[in-house]
Amino acid sequence: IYGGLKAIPGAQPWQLSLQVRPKGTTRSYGHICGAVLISSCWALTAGHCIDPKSQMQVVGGSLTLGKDEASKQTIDVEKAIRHENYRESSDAVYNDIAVLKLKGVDGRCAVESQFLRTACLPGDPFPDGSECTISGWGATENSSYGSRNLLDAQVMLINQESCSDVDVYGKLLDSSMFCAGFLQGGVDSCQGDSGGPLTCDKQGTHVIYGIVSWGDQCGRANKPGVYARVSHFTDWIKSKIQAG
Ligand code: 4AZ
Repeated sequence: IYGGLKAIPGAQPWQLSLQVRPKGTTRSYGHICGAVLISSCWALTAGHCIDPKSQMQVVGGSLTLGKDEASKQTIDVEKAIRHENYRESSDAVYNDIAVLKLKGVDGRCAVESQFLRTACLPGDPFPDGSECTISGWGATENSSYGSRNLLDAQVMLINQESCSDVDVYGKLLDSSMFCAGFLQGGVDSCQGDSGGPLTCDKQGTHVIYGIVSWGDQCGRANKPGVYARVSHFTDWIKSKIQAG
C-alpha cells in the first residue's frame, strides 16, 4: 500500500494473507497475496494469485506477518477455483478473481472473533467518488518488499469513463474492473496487495466491492489501481459456493 498507515487492530478483520509453498515440500509458507474472508469456509482472491503448483494456506486475524499473535488463525486451502474466463495480457488482467475453499470440519473453518470476520458481498453499486478502504502487506513507497505491518488507506472510486481516457488506461478496462485511488497519484495498492480487499461502507456494513488486481506500477499520476468488480461476479461466486 502506497500512502497508507498501520491498520488499527480489528479494523480490517476480513483481510487474509494468502501464503504458498511448493507442493510436496515442508518448506515454510510465504506471503504472496491478500485474500478476503466472505464466509467461515470461503474466501476471495485474485485469479493471478493462484498457482496450481503450490500448496496454499490463509492466515487471518493477523496484523504483523511473521509475528506470534494470539489472534492469528492459519487455515489450509482445500481448493482454489479461478474464474473460467481469467485472462492476462501484457498490460491488463481480465476476470481476475478466484474463490478459495478453506479446510474445516462440519462447515466450520475460520472462527469469528474481534480480529477475524466476514465482509459482505455487494448489492447496489456505490457511486463514483465514494470513499472506500484498501489494505495489505504489499509494496510501499519505502519498500518494494512490502510491509510487515498491515497497512490501510482510503481511496475514491473513479468514474469508468475517466479511467478509460487515453491518458489513463484507454481501452484496457472492461466492465469486470474499476479504478480507485486518485488521478494525482500517491495513494494506491501495489504488488503483494493483490487479491486483497477494497471495501466500502454501507450503513455500517462492510461490503467487499473490489479485489486488488493490477495497475501500471503504483502511486503514479493518471495510473490508479484497478480492481476486479466483485458485483460483476456475485452470481459466479454464489454458484461456486453452492456447488461446494
Ligand atoms: C501487482 O503487481 C500490482 N497499483 C498490484 C496492484 C497495482 C499494481 C501492481 C495497483 O500485483
